[in-house]
Amino acid sequence: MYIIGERINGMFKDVAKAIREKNKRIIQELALKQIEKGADALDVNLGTAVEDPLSAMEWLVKTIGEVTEITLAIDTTKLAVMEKGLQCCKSKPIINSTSADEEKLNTLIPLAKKYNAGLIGLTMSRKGIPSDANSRLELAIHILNRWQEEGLPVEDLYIDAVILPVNVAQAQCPEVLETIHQVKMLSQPPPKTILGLSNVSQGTKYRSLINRTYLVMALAFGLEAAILDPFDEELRQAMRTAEVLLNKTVYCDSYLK
Ligand code: THG
Repeated sequence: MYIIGERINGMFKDVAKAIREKNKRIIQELALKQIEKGADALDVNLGTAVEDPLSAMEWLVKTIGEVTEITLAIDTTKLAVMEKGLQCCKSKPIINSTSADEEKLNTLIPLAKKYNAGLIGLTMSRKGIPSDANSRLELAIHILNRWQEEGLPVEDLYIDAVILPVNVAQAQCPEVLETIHQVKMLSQPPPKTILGLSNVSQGTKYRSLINRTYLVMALAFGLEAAILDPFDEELRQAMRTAEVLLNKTVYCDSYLK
């Protein structure tokens, strides 16, 4: 499982405050602690309440880069802010994210090429997020085709079937799992699959339980990567146990350590 730590996101009050006050220590500690807890990459998202997003993204990426060279997933919908983030990365970055819309693909795929970046493709379009697996899959196929037309390596493409909160779109939870399963059959090798896991539990009462239950199911359907909370110890244990039970790692009595 490829883990992208979700915590450097202006959606969190401590991060929003640190960005506003240019408090490097808070950001750098969050980066190093997520890596210590097993993150392979870090999501970098300014959140909404930022006055000058261009200089804020530059500050944020450079601040993280002072303490680690880990992969960063630049999480913004603004093209100029995306490019600024990619420019400041010390190692191969990930673009988070594109929709299946032509104007997005036409700008973000060339950007991925220019910066040798990975790309997360959301199975959504201007019309929104389709409610069933087949329609999500059609969008995934479109993104995959456009990626391969540019001669880019399929290993660098992540398809995100977009999980919504279970209390908002409950019927879509199994559709997302089915999409993950189907994406694996699109090409040889297939693109990777990814989810923003914490979405599934937003606004619910049992967040951690819902997150880890859904992650275990998604793993069984072939999920390879997730943006998640590395500080959730029960989530980590459930994930490691699922990996053992799926015969992806070898069982030993100390497999949780
Ligand atoms: N796909 C991709 N990228 C994504 C998402 C996705 N990036 C953003 C998001 N979704 C994944 N990251 C988060 C981070 C935090 C939360 C949910 C998803 C979250 N935050 C608390 C909340 O809203 O309740 C914040 C409040 C707090 O605790 O301070 O749940 O799907 N490609």
